[in-house]
Amino acid sequence: MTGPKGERRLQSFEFVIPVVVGTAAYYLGKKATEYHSHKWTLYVRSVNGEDMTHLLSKVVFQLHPSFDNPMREYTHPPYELTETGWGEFEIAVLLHFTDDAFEEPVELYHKLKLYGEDDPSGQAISKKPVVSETYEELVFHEPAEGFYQRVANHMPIPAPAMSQAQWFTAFNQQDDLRKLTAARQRVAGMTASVQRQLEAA
Ligand code: SLL
Repeated sequence: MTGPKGERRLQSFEFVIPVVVGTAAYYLGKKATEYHSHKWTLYVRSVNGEDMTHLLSKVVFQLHPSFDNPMREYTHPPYELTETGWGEFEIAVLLHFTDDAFEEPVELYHKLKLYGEDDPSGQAISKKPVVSETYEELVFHEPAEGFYQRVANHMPIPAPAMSQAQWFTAFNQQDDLRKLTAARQRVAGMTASVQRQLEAA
């Protein structure tokens, strides 16, 4: 089948890529001022630590309008930024995909959390940040054929180091290696129908 821009698309097929948007926030303690009481880091990551450059052309973080230049664009990983502020707000994150995906950007939402459950004032002096992570699954429904083939054949590489990695949530109980293997099998595990479409291409 052919998409609106003439691209070949795989019919009756989809694949899923999990992603995580997260924040890790620290109360500034003695350094806290009225408008800069917390320091926080916002990031987009894969679930298993794999690099996502082969999928993403750009990540745009849309901060609250009270910040200078609230639209922050990243064309390379690590997709993260650190700011100081005083309040919680809803962050919009736009994921732009590589051109060969022929997909519109996807918008994800994440709430910046400064106040922990065991720290409702958000003013506990702790080395441990208040971490909040939103798990999402990107579903590529009837993906562009070239994009799918490139992604399925892609050799995973580790993402560049991220500053808050030690606080990341494990979204899967399985050990990392099994998780990686399972994910790759799922993406590469084509149905007979898709196999036929690719062969006919
Ligand atoms: C609230 N709805 O009222 C939220 C808005 C906005 C937080 C929170 C800005 C810091 C800066 C900042 O922290 N804004 O001026 O750089 O709680």
